[in-house]
Amino acid sequence: MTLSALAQTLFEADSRATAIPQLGELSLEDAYAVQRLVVDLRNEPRTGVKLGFTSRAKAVQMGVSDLIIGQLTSGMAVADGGTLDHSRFIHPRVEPEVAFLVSEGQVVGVAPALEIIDSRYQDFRFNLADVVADNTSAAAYVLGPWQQPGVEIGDLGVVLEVDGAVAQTGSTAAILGDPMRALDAVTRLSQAFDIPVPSQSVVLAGAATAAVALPPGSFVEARIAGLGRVTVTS
Ligand code: OOG
Ligand code: MG
Repeated sequence: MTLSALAQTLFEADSRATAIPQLGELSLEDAYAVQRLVVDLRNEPRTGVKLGFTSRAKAVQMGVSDLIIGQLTSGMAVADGGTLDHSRFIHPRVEPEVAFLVSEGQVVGVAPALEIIDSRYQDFRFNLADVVADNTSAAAYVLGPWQQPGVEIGDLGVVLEVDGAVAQTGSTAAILGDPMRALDAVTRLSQAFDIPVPSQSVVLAGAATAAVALPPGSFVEARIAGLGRVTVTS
């Protein structure tokens, strides 16, 4: 299949919420080319970028340990306290993240965030090239209230709760040793793989803990000590 046919297959899997088999052998460069085409097919304004596998917990959970970059679009944004449309997803999972607001290269805000990932591949299984082509499983994101960028965020406690029960705990230090390092990683990866970063961007630094399944009708809350909380209903 051509790269644009692969992109079309992934785009349809997403829009029909139907899983597909893994793509097969693909170079990393080609995988990022497919990602660009898939995001183009969404035909929505880009709102930022996200990193994947910045924490060991995620790398171990998914069996992929290279840092990857994906793209966020307006259709993925869900309001804090809002409700997700579960029919859009295949087998969604949720993970707690730190988000940055970056404007013309400057960090102007930092917030707790939830990312909903939803691999378009059967059984949520993939290799590095597959997940890159699939826009790093990006499906939706929820941003908590923005804080001033001055707050120290290098080692803050992270709790993810589903229906009031603790599902994961961790520390922001799990994200590259310090989530601030995500900003350099974004610069490096976006240049290396030709990924557009809007001049006003949300940057998801990557999950601090493993992701958890997101059953319909559940209430999810992430809290980051000193940074705040963010919630969504699925
Ligand atoms: C890929 C996306 C990884 C993160 O925060 O590490 C990611 C996946 O796990 O399906 O978003
Ligand atoms: Mg993530």
